[in-house]
Amino acid sequence: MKEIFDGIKTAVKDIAQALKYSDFGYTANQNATGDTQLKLDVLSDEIITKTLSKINLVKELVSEEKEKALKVSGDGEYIVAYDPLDGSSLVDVNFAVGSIFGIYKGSLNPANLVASVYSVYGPRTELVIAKDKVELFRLDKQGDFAFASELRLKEKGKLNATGGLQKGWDEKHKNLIKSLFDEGYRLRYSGAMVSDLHQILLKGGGLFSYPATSDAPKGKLRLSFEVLPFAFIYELAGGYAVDNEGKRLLEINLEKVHQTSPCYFGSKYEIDKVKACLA
Ligand code: AHM
Ligand code: MG
Repeated sequence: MKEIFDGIKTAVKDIAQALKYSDFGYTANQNATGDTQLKLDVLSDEIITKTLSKINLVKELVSEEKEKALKVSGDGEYIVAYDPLDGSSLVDVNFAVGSIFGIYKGSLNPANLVASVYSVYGPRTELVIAKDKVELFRLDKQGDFAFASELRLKEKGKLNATGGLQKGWDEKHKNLIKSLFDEGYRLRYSGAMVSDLHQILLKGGGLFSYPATSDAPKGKLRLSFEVLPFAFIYELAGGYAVDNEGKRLLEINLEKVHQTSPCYFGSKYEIDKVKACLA
């Protein structure tokens, strides 16, 4: 698997460079979920495809920016599902964005997720690798990812990040969010899940949610390359990741590459509360 991690590191460094100087305008095309693609979405996808398709261990690539899974020439057992540039619509306001990778062995199924990686392109470029534990690395002056720390969630946090249009929330979600604020939780939501989940992980806990809404009853965030890789990371860091019925996201039935699900990620206290409020 080291070869796959090394390929991801190379791609992440190239994307970090592209973000600094490339055109961030829109293309005329839409991706599989109907989002208009930015030139940087396409470029980041190309960088990752080019790098990972050279790795013999990888047999298939699944991307937010590709309609279908792409078979590559490798004869290995791994499928890498990725969001090349999460939060890309925030590049024009210079917010932190990232890339998300789920590494599946055999077939695209949550039970086969064996590792997850994500990067954050902020003032610094950071990489989090989750395999047997969750580890944070920072890109140093020499262009290497230097180990910074192991990441663990506490039992309870202080941050509350929630997405989707509020006018489309149902009563249960509204009550959950209000009760967290009433307890003293702080609102922290940038609009890039990778940065919002990273903040909660590094600050030790809290809740990130993207609920079912009236216009998107199955949520917005996609399982293969957004929700499941982060569910894997949060559980490995001592946290929890559930859907709007309180069920473990890593046990969900994944039938389609671009399938979405409402999702709640957090530490123990917040997810117990999610289960009580949404039951
Ligand atoms: P993207 O992959 O096209 O950037 O879309 C996913 C993003 C997430 O990063 C974020 O949590 C969500 O969309 C924000 O959506 P909203 O503006 O509806 O809160
Ligand atoms: Mg995304």
